[in-house]
Amino acid sequence: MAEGLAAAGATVVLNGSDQGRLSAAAAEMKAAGYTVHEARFDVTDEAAIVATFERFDAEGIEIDILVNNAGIQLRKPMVELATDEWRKVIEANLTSAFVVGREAAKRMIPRGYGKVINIGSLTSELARATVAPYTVAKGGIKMLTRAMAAEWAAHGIQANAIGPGYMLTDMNQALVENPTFDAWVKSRTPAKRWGKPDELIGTAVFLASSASDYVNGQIIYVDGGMLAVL
Ligand code: GCO
Repeated sequence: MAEGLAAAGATVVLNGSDQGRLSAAAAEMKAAGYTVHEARFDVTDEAAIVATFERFDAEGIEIDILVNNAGIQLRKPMVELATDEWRKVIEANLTSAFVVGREAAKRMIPRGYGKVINIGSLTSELARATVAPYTVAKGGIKMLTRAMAAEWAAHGIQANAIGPGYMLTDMNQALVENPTFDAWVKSRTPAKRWGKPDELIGTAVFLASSASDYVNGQIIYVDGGMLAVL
């Protein structure tokens, strides 16, 4: 999505918690000719988030478009799930979007402009066994997006979400390699295939552009039709 937004003309500030991976991603984008800055912080570290936005203020970096994409997955039955494991997923997948969104909106509101794009999931709508904290967090992302619209739309900010289906990402590699799960995704998805991460770019660019200036509080599913069909 970062590359797609850069290709559409955005100057990108990449965030990651791991400096090595962040610098490698930034270098790859710079090699492609894109303008990229790095902002290393863990999205569960509120002090680091606040300090980063204060650094942006000092350096004149204005965040016009925020994509809240950070997330972790933990697949385990609830009866085996420790409360701290639950909290970790909720913090990384939901609270982070609130904290980063709040800091971005504090600066967007005075400017009367902003785009917030939260990343939901099929589990924003439907539950699957063994991914309860992820499901609850992603359900929360859908409603947080609506809450952001409720409070920020009058200030020229559009808050929306993208709900990816089963995508070929690192987080899902264990599922892709599981023949039974792989077959289920391919049979359950009307498109009969997993989604590719770059298939999210068009929706991200739409929600980041003036084409979506009257779209607020929505979640757009990019899921091969899975949610539309029994
Ligand atoms: C899982 C997967 C899903 C997908 C995605 C679906 O274990 O079921 O990780 O959660 O990642 O969120 O939209």
